[in-house]
Amino acid sequence: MESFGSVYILSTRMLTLTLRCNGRRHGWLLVAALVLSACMGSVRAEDGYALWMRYVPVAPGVAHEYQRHLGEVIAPDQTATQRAALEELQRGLSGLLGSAPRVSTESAANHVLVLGTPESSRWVAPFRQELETLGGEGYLLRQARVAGHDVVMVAARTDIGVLYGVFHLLRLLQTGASLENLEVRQSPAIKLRVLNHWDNLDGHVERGYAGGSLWDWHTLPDWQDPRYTDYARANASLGINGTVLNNVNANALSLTPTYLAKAAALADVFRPYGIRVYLSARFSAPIEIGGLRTADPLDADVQRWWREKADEIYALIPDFGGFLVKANSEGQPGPQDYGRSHADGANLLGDALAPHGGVMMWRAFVYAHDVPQDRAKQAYSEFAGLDGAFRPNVLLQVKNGPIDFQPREPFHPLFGAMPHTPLMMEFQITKEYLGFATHLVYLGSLYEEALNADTHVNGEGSTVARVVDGSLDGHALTGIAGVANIGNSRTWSGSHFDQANWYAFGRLAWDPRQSARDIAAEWAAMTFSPDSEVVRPVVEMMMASREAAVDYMTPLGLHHVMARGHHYGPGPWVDGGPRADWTSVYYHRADRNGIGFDRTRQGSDAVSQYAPAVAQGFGDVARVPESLLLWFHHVPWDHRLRSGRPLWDELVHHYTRGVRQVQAMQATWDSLQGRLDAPRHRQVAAFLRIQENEAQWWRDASVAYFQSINGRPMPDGEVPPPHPLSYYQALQFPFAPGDGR
Ligand code: GCW
Repeated sequence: MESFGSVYILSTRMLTLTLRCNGRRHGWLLVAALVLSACMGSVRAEDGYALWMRYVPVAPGVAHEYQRHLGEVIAPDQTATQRAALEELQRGLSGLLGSAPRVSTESAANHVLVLGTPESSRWVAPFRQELETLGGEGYLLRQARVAGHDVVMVAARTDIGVLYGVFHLLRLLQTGASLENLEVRQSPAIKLRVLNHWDNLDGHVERGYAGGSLWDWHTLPDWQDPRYTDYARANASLGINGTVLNNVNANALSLTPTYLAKAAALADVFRPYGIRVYLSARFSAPIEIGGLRTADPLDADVQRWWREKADEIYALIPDFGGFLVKANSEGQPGPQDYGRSHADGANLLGDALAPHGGVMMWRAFVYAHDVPQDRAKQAYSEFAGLDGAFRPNVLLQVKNGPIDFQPREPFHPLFGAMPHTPLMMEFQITKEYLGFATHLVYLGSLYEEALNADTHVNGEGSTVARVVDGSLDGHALTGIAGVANIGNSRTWSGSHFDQANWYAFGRLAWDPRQSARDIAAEWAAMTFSPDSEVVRPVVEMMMASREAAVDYMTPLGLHHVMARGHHYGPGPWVDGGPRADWTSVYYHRADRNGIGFDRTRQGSDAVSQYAPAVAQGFGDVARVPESLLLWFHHVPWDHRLRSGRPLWDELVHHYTRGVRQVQAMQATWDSLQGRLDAPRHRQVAAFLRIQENEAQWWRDASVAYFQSINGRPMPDGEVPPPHPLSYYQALQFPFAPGDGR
């Protein structure tokens, strides 16, 4: 395996440099041991590859305590997952504590670290009953006296639980936690915690900003890049237990024997890490690769074809997770092509998978060409009436908001509206609408806001998180998906800070009640340094970053006002083209008198798709949160806001505030120079400069455009855009990354 971020450069020159680190000079006699233990961080090649699993030496103060508890390990190594857990532990402890633990089957020492399940370890066997309560993926970390020994135990009912527990333990060490009286009981709140890769078979990643696809379809299945194992490790460290390998805009070829063999090779790599492989299925595959004349879900040949396809897949991948389908949306084929419903389509594939225990994840992201209805209403109109019509192994996968991964949206009205159907949350981790990989925007806050939103369907406290984790309606089959931001870039995510979004998704998928701030702190400590002088400012930057992006892109509830197609940069003037709901003017509806989409009862009435308590709040211009004002209301430019400012002034104020916030992030980052490794510090600083320029561009272009519509002067104290509107409108980016193809 490629050394995961532990590349030590020991040329003579580096050694000399290292000897001077921290302003001290050491005699040559001390050489390697001292150098490595005192200054390892400064000679590492910090290129981001190691993600949050850098395992750099802990502070000397805690090292001693950790050594005492963890110097000797008793662990089974019979199964692939047991070996993965032990290897991770050895890798982690070697890096963190400077030496590998002794591994034995029987203890001689007074202090031991024990890994195992009741079956694999006699030390753990007495805890069998307690472990039963933690389920198939849960784990227990405990410091206890067992058989006269002082034991730190990483115990679980299954090997996967132990692996997850090892990652938890390593996280504690990386963040400087104490092991005294350690007591952690964890089990995931959501069953399926899945990444969705929008990766095409040609290596292009739709909405990908981190290079090309990680999957080298050409060399699979013969060559299994070690990076696939590191990908699995990273996901397992968060508890992510599934991955959909290919784009929802699917190519039927991924279901042919050639590609199934490649997917099976990936499944083999991922299996020890508890990760199941899923595939996006093209609904018309029976025609395209099966030679049938129809893909009608009620056609017996079509049904047989899918059953046989499922049998074929499970023969190659016995733990195959199931299918993800985008149907009758944005030109994709689907059951409605044959006059059938989405339930007919989903059940067709659900039935084929059921004998093998697979699940069918059917997407609710649909809106049709020929429907003049407000796009925000269409998914609900299509699906709410189908509640109860799906097979038990079908989940409906719903984006967090009713439009499309905007910087801010209200929660999707389907959450809470389909009590008899398991609804999966679909978040986007890749930042299609949030500045791609160069803008520092921490999405933990966005996810938290969506999960904490209260649907009020069963009274107060009926949060989206409770819909998704099944507790509101008593579902055992539950799921959450994140559209991955992972590519073959050395940083995996295209930037150092975008790694935090993968991390936050995984941590919230495990427990949607965690706070975005705590997750940010954990991530920052592991990714940069546990030093509070680093963590505190980094967390402040992260926590302010999402609101900053909302401010400079889409303040006060504006949405979908970015450039056409690639979505890079502002485009509030976008109009015309193939469909109205792909334009900006459709969404902001600005004219001389006012701005905003009237979704009240007098307008499109989208508010009525929410429970009455929510609908009343959103529908009342005096009560709607100002952050969603223009999502739900069309208001005059001089409408007074809570600040006392008229709307136009407030809008410009937000744009400017967003730019200022980016400048504040830059200042904070600059102040960290010297506390972090130079390569990562430099890249983040450069990206923040890009972000500042682009935030300014967003602000100026938006102000210039809206000013051209309302004819109003710049509010007092605001600097006018430096260019005329025509300048911004003329900018072209034919090669902006990530565009659909
Ligand atoms: O967010 C939009 C993207 C499309 C994407 C689509 C979807 C995969 O612009 O690129 O297609 O949503 O979610 O299906």
